[in-house]
Amino acid sequence: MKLNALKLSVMGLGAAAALMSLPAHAGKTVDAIKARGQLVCGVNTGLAGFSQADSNGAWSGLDVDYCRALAAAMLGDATKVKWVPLNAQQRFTALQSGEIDVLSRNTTNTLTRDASLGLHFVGVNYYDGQGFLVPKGKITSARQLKGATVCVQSGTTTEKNLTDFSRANKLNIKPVVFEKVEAATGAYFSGRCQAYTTDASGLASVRAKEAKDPAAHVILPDLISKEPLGPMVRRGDDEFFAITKWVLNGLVEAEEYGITQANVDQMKTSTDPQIGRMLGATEDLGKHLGLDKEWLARAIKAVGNYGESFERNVGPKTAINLPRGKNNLWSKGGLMYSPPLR
Ligand SMILES: N[C@@H](CCC(=O)N[C@@H](CS)C(=O)NCC(=O)O)C(=O)O
Repeated sequence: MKLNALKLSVMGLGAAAALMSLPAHAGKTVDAIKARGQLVCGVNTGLAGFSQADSNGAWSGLDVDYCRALAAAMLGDATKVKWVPLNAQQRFTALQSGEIDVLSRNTTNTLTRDASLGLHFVGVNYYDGQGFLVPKGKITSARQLKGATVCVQSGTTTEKNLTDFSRANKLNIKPVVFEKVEAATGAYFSGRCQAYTTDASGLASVRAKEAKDPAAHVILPDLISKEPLGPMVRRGDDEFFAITKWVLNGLVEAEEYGITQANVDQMKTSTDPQIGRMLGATEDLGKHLGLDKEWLARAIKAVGNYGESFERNVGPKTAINLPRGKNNLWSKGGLMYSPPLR
């Protein structure tokens, strides 16, 4: 009796252990992506540094890189991405309806969006805050916008924050609301509004791309909100959710461990156990995601680590000229922190 009970509990433990190490089963989004051999990625219609197509239709940007990395990890080829440009209003419906697999487009994580849309936020690829762009001159602080007309795009957190900020500070700001971003920025640059408001990264991008003389416009120092921007997926496919999270984390972890686009192949022979594990040289972490062991090595090779992608697309050497700031690694005073890849 005692022996049987012992045998049973040993079997139970064995079964539990087996379950714990089972590879992830592909869900319906993963199946669909693999079957079509392509990831469908929803991006911004055009936000320099984040997501923008050139005259040949080649997309680039921080948000674009994320989808390339995901395609490299899942499909073995970073070019297997179909880009679907979406404006602020269209983005959630496109994901809910299945038109896209993943939304990678300067989208702020908020409780309402995360909990009520049937979608999940994957993580944060850019910590931002809302700011104001004004013509260089009299206005030097957001508190001076009393009674001012401010151009803003609808369907955004921006519109709501502007109202809150005006009310909280009794500024009586007059929002001038547009559905399309070109209309909102066009109105600002033609002098119809005294300020344009969006995420500070968006302001830098718009100023670099659309201002006739970028130096004639300043981004006010005040940030009036928290805008943690990141990708989203539909609920209902936990395996895809896990893959999307760990590709995002993996690119940050790669920066922390000094794995770059240029050295990723050599790094496979590194004696650092963590690097061996991440690159599939000593351990296979990919199997837990339903992928192969080279999933992350391929993603890094395609777009570089998070820091490289940041520098190439929006960093100080680009026209967008954004400092690393909050988007630096946690070990360098920023907020970018990946849970361990082990
Ligand atoms: N992060 C904010 C704002 C995002 C947003 O859509 N910003 C505008 C202004 S920069 C934009 O990207 N528009 C481009 C478009 O709609 O095509 C949000 O998630 O609501």
